[in-house]
Amino acid sequence: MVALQGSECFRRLGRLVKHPKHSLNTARSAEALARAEALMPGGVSSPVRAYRAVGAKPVFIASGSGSKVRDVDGNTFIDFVCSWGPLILGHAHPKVVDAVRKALEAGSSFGAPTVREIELAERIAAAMPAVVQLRFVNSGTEATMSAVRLARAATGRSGIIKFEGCYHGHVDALLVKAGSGAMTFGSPSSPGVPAEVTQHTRVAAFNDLESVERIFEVAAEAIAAILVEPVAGNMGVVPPEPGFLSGLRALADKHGCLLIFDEVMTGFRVARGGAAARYNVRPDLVTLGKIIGGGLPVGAYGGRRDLMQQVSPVGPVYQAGTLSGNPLAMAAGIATLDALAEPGVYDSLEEKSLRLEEGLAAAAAKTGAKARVQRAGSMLTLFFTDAPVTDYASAARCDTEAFGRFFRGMLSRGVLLPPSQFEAWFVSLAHGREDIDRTVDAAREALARG
Ligand code: KE4
Repeated sequence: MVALQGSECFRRLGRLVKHPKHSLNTARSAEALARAEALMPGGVSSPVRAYRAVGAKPVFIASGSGSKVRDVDGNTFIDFVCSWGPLILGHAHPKVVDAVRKALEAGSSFGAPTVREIELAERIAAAMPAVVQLRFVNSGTEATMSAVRLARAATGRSGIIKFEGCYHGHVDALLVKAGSGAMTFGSPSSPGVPAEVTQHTRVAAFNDLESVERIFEVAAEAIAAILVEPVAGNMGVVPPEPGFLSGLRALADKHGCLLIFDEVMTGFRVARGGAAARYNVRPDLVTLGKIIGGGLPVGAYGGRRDLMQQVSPVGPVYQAGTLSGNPLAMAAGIATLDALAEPGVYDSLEEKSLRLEEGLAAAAAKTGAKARVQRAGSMLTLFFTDAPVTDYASAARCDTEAFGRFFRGMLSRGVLLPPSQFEAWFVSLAHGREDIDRTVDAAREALARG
């Protein structure tokens, strides 16, 4: 019996394991969920994974290779979650596996500076001119939390402007929902977040510069920073309209506050230099995560040297982390960014993503489904609405029930999508033409069923 390599095993298994349409054997996932729910809220380590937004029970994943994952019942899926963005090379990329294995053989963590941190920082700085200096942390949440603290320290102001529908991790000060009407103060969007903590956070509308100007009219001197996902990915994919990001840059300059691009999702995704490069707007601070860790826990915040020099131990702004700069995570990030530096990588991602976008749009048109695709680089969303989605208000008009039916239909046809209408699908270098075409065929069938 010849031992099959992972990817070959997947190819053969993918051909052998045909999904009986509309029904999956998920018995072992069900057993795992029952065990997990006894120990963890919802049986998951992050809420969206519980599939509550799509009226289904989660599948438990056993392994991944390239563009596919296999669940504990042996079902294989073409995966567009890609760990919520980090796996732009696909699952278990050999270069990442080898790099992490080599790092692990030398020790998993030292709590001391290592050369790998320099090597990853050099790669990020080379791709992102706005990032002159940076600090590694362990998640996107830590990155945005730290960037907000730094902005407040550097400006001596407390106010933060964020945008409804944009998500920056579960930072207390950023878990806010839009105030009613003219009241732009954010109110806590979660119990346990005191109003005193969110009182300095104001909420504007994405793609609406006037909503930002109205805040400055009443609070200009109080604003430390404008914090934005330069391409919104957490209300589904909503690209910035022409002039929006440059308008934020101009407002920040006019009012002496900082512009923070939260590129946790868009960094190395929408372009090698992130959204700052794609839209040619230079932020003062940038937050990163996901892809720079290649699937291991990493975040980073960085930007102008005069700002980063205010971070401990050089400056007074305190921030620390036991596993920050972890050698395994650094190794995975270095291998990932090196692979992304190969010629033609982003052209290939663009070709795959465009094929998927056009295929989904054609499937929606052919079936008469009220659905539209929005995309920025290799992140996209199929919105169940017939109007452009430009901000949270328009995103909120989507038919989430229809998305739930679509999600379940795709799952039963061997395609794993992010389990929420308000998330991004991620295309990786491992998604081949066959994956894209199979996904479009499945979408056409699932949309036809309505
Ligand atoms: P983490 O703390 O989850 O590493 O990063 C928070 C974060 C910050 N900024 C942006 C733009 C983000 O998209 C995220 C996290 N993204 C979500 C997916 N929309 C992670 C998935 C989850 O929460 O389980």
